[in-house]
Amino acid sequence: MGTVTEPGVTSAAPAAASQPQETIDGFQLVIEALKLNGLDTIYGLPGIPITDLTRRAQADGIRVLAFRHEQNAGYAASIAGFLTQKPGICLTVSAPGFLNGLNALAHATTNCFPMILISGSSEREIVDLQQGDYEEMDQLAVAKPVCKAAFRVLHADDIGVGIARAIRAAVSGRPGGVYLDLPAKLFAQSIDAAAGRKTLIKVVDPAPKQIPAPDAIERAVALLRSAKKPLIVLGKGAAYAQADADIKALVERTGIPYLPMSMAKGLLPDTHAQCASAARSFVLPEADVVLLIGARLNWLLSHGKGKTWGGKSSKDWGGQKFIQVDISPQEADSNVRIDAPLVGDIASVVAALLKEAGSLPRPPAEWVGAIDERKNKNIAKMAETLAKDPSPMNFHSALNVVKEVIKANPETVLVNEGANALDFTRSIVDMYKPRKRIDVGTWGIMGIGMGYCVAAAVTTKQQVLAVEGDSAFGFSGMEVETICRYNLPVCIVVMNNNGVYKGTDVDPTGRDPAPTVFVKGARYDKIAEAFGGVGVNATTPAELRKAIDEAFRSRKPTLINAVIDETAGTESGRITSLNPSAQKKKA
Ligand code: ADP
Ligand code: TZD
Ligand code: MG
Repeated sequence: MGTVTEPGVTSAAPAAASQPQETIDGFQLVIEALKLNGLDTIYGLPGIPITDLTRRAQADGIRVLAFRHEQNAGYAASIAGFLTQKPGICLTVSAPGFLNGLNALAHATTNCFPMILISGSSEREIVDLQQGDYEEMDQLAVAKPVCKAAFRVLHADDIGVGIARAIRAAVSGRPGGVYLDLPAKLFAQSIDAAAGRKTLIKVVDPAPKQIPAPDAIERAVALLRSAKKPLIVLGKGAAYAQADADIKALVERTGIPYLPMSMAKGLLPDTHAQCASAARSFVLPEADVVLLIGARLNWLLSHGKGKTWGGKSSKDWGGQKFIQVDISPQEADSNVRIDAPLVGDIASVVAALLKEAGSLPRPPAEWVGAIDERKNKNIAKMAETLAKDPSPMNFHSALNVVKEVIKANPETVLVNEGANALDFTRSIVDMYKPRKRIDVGTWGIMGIGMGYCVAAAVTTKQQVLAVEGDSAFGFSGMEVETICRYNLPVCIVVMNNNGVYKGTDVDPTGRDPAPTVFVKGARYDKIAEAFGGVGVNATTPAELRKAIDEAFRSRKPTLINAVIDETAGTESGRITSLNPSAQKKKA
């Protein structure tokens, strides 16, 4: 070390010291921390204080998808997390932009999808004294109740740790949504470049394996061995786990009939001989031992009790024994007793079960035969309905087209939301490959549509087909511009029945349109045309097929307005029983 003769200059190395020090700012540290961890895509919407972050991230090779509303960017990030096992990154401005993104963060947490919402925020000193800063809000406090973890970074040299913690929290254990608060001041902080880069962390093994305990495996296998009417239920946790080959092998080697939850469809082809989807209302009450793999006993499975499961009343346990494979030890017993909890990551648990599969007896022929009988009867009945060609087109005749399209193009990612448009698609359209069906998820939310389309196209590079109720589509419809702007291979079919569930309601006073109906005969296809995409109005299955085929051939952004009989739907689709007015009628 030389002695200092004047500020900044040492006598030993005057030339070197007079060089300006190389610095790195907060923006750059965030970008480099993301890249270091393979996070190469941002779904967001620019503005103060993150506009330069979006520009510089793009300049640095990160793919930046800019949306028209943060909610859609957030949904895109959430499903990117599901599809890739890497946290999807959503980037927003402060208060209002943050709140717009928050819905998706809660959705990610609820659905166990890894996602990080990064929001710029205003000056802490002003926010905490509530002095009225631009877009003032204590975002960290607001985010906490709806996410798995929330962090704020105040110093540039903590950015590496902040992003590492966010990644680990999002993907380890039960995946979920993480909030990362980055105040405006942070981005402008400059620190020594070499020292700054040394603070960045490349996360090692972000989602460590969780190996199941051998005695838990034994307990589960013993229960399966005792079963006369075993059933496997595959949930979206099983799809997320990407243990596709082992899951297929477990099902096939045990010979146990299985039921896929909506987003687990295609883990094995829905046309598989052991698939019990078409006999769902028979297998749930009849099964004696149920192996749940990455599926919660929430409302979607009638909480594991009640009439759906053979109980005598709505709270009555049907008598099934449950084995539950889940990464979260707290999931067991959330609704009914779990006789054999199997805590671990699905890949490890399924691999362990697979070792025992050969020693298990095949399920009794009477059980398999009884399922086949129900199933074949229901499939034949459905085929009859699908063969009809009514005018106007109804959900069935339109979805028969989608069924054929997916059969011919099994790599297509199917995005699906609505009520009837959702329920009929789920039951009619067979899926053939894992993670190809993405939909409203655990909350049954409307609005995931266009965000999911963007993320699916970007992360999988495959053709995307969205089947959207006309109401559902409206929640994210403006993102058709985003789809056109990035020229993504997305074909949207709006099942236009003039409203929510149906288009036939009227205001009894005669003053206004009923709350459930929209403009009659709306032409959603024109929306695509406004942005240079292809718009088609389809009134018959043949027109619909032609338009989808052309969209798939050209891979151009396409929006098809499928004109559906406005009387065809039912109130609340398949979940009428949850509608309080229906419950009142029954009582
Ligand atoms: P579905 O709606 O398809 O029934 P749920 O979202 O209710 O599925 O359940 C998914 C479950 O999967 C969650 O309880 C979650 O903890 C679990 N899960 C997610 N990823 C994994 C994994 N890799 N290993 C084990 N369990 C997982
Ligand atoms: N808002 C949000 C965010 N999520 C919701 N699920 C709802 C409102 C309530 N809702 C449903 O559950 S389905 C639905 C709404 C508004 C729309 C159904 O109409 P659709 O489908 O046109 O999308 P069908 O084919 O006409 O039934
Ligand atoms: Mg509708």
